[in-house]
This record gives sequence, C-alpha cells and structure tokens, in this order.
Amino acid sequence: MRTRVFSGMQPTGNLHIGNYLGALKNWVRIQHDYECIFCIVDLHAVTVYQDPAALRAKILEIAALYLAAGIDPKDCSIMVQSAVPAHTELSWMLTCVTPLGWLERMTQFKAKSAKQESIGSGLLQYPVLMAADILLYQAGIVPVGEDQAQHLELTRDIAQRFNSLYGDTFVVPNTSLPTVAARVMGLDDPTQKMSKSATGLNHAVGLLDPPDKIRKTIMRATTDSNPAVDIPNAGPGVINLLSIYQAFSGATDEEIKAQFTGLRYGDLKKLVAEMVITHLEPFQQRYREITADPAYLAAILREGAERVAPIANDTVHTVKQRMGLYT
Ligand code: AQP
Repeated sequence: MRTRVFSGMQPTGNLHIGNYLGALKNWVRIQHDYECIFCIVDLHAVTVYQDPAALRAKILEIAALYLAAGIDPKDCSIMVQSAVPAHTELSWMLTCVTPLGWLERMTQFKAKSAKQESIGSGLLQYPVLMAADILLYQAGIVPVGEDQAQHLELTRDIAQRFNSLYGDTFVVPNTSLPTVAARVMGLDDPTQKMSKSATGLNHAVGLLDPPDKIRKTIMRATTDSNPAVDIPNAGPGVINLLSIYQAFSGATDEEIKAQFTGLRYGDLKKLVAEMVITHLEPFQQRYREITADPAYLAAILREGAERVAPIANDTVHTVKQRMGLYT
C-alpha cells in the first residue's frame, strides 16, 4: 500500500509564488509516488470573517489552480474540507486531548491574533483542525512550506498524546519541506514571509498576475545597499530573489553562484521576472481552460470527497470506539 500524503491550502486571498514553491510544486512532484489527498481547507478560512460569495468563488479558484499546476485528479483526490463532516467531528475529539498552552504557543496564532480587534476562538483552534485533517487520513507525509512546520510538530504531539491515552490509533506524520524556497519572503519586506493576507502593493507575485504586473513587482523588490550580487554578503532581499530563481529554474547552488555573482541588481531582477513569467504563462493558460468548464471542476470535487469520505469515516468510528463514545 502506498503511503498516504495529505496537504491543503486555505481559499483566502490570492495564491502566490510562495504557496506554489513552498507547497504546490512539491505536490505535483510527488503525486504519483504516494496516495495523495489535496484539500481546499475552507473551514480554516472562516477562522477570520470571509464574505460568503467570495469564499464560494475562491474554493473553485483554488481547485482550478491545483489542476492548472498539474495535479492529476485521476491519481489524486482533490476535495473540499467542509464536504467531509468527519473533519469537524475529529477536530472536537482532538480538542479534548490538546492542552490550551500548546495552542497559545503557536507563532501563527500570536501573529494573526495581534492583527485582529476581536479574536475568534476558531483562530486558536486552527491547528487542532489541521491535525484532524491530517490524522483523519492516517497520512504519513505532509508536504508544506516552512511556516507550517510548527503546526505539523503540534499534529505529531496530538497524535502521540492520543495514542498514549487511548492506544495506537493514529499514524504520526512526517513533515516534508522543499529544499529550496521553503519560505519565500515578501518582495517589499524580505524579513516577513510572503503572505496572501499582506496588503503591500509590491509584496507578492500572484499566480494569476499578468506579466506586466509580475515585472513591476519584481523590479521594485527590496534588495540591499551592495551594488551587485555577492552571495556570501547578500542581504535577505537578494537571497530571496536568488532562491525564487533557483526554485523555478531547478539550477544548483553552483550554477546560481556562477550565473549571478557580480550581476547588478537591475539585471538580476530582470532575469528573475522573466523566469517567473515563463513558468506562470502556461499555468495561467491551463487555468483559463479549466475554469471555462465549471461542471468538470464540480465533478472533480464531488469525486474527491466521495473517494476520501470512507477513509475519514473509518477513522472517526475507530476514535469513537477508543474513547468510549456511542457508535
Ligand atoms: N511564503 C511562503 N513560502 C513558502 N511556502 C508558503 N506557504 C504559505 N506561504 C508561504 C505554504 O503554502 C501552503 C498553503 O498555505 P495556506 O493557504 O494554508 O495559508 P498560509 O500558510 O497561512 O499562507 P499565507 O499565504 O500566508 O496565507 P494567509 O496570509 O491567509 O495566512 C502551506 O503549505 C504553506 O506552508
């Protein structure tokens, strides 16, 4: 039996090259080696207020982006989290074995709650729901960007705690991070990770941005006061541009060093912009084709949910039995 892989993205904001290089690109790379479930985690999205019509549209957009990136729906299940009620059911049972202190320590909770006037309790519970998403399918591998590594550690802790309280129930999953561009930084501020919810005009390159916009955003990227690329002494902005180029091109460290050392920043940015545009153009073309057929997209999501629901229901049944709940 193939090891199961689970990962997902929130249907919020515009997916950017950080989401692509940190997660989506790896999903495509490993999709035929494992039994993969790729989820659109809409229940996570509502931990902060979402306009209902916009959320509905976003769910379909993300599904189309998965397909445009090259996820093969014949071999992988693409599904929406709220279409499988077992996610919320397991989440409650895991909440009951998760100490509050574990959740309060999460850096993403601290950062996101600092931006809100009133903090919904769902924001605090977010990592437990994420643990439920993963443990529900007994996933052995979870490919994510580095920003999610702490949540994955928590998932492992929750699984181990449940297993020690109630007997071996969950596979304890491993995190899989990309080797290059595991954390793509904001182009306007390379000390912050590139994020869908950031508001800066030149912060991110969206996967659906037109070439002109991509060029403008990258040409305005923050660098440092050196005149040209000097890798050992480069600041975070230059390192970020080089890793974006490296991740899209597949070049080795040596090739990057040879190609870029001594290059002026304007020329570096031009090369990065053209590399990103070359990769995103065919991707965007596929996206337009997929979204032209809404019935096809709806069928993929329906089939995905139908395929994974029995696995999820089995796990919930076992968990209920282990906990002594009525089944
Ligand atoms: N900057 C990043 N570099 C590398 N990987 C990243 N990911 C996110 N940002 C970067 C990875 O993308 C996947 C999906 O992320 P998500 O939709 O669950 O939300 P997130 O991690 O909270 O991403 P954002 O873009 O920062 O969204 P907001 O602003 O809504 O919180 C994950 O695998 C993540 O690691």
